Amino acid sequence: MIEFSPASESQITRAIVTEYTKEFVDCVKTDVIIVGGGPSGLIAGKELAARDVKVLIIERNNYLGGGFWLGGFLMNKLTVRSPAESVLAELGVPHKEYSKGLYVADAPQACSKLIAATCDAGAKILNMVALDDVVLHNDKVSGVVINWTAVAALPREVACVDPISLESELVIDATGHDASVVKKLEERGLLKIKGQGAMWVDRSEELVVEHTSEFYPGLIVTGMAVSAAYGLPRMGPTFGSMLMSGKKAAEVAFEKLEL
Ligand code: 48F
Repeated sequence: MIEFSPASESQITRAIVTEYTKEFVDCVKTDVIIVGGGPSGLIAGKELAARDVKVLIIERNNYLGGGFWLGGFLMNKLTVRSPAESVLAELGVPHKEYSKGLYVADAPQACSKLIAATCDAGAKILNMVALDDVVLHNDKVSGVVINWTAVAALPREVACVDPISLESELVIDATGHDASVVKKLEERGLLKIKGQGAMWVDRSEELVVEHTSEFYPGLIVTGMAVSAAYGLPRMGPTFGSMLMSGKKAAEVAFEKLEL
């Protein structure tokens, strides 16, 4: 019989609570907060953490990966178009050329490798935590207001739970089609977004990467949030531009932090 090391119930609880809160306290002020742990947010987090930027990813679900677990239509083969297969190669994701310049990989393998690479690079993650609002100082996004995801699911009379705030130099909206961070600014009349256009895969990927930028002072958009913010065509189930846009968002953030 295998004998496990002895540990009491209280010791296990103490280990969880102590280690979680230690990390949490360290994350109340970071260089960059990324809202959304889909492919664009994860790769941006990986790139920034690899360059020693203090980065925190906030994800409302228990699991990271967003839409990257499936390739489309509940089918777990995903596609990327050249040159984005280089990112799959970097992550060590096996892929094959289906037709000239169009590559296919197993979505669970690609997604789990991307998550692992982001964690290995040193990005910190708060899951089951949702964006509630933005922190705005002198017309610059300077952090996020967050609450446990579960709070929004509770009846109002049970869940009078004030959210808390985290500060950062920059925030990246990687919330996909929702563009949740950008919409918080729109709700206040600070900007107007166009909403995603109709499908045109051949144009949309380039446009998403091209428009990945600081959309409002302190707020960078990446992935499908770019599409929603700038009114670009949607691209459906292909992921090359999500990976390349995440990389560009990290570049934009890095340049701004260096100033
Ligand atoms: O949707 P998602 O995968 O965004 P992405 O990185 O990639 C888009 C593709 O998956 C696909 C596509 C192109 O191939 O059309 O849809 O742009 O990941 C977004 C993540 O953000 C989380 C959400 O749960 C998901 O994991 N998210 C969204 N809103 C919030 C949030 C919020 N308010 N607070 C925290 N997380």
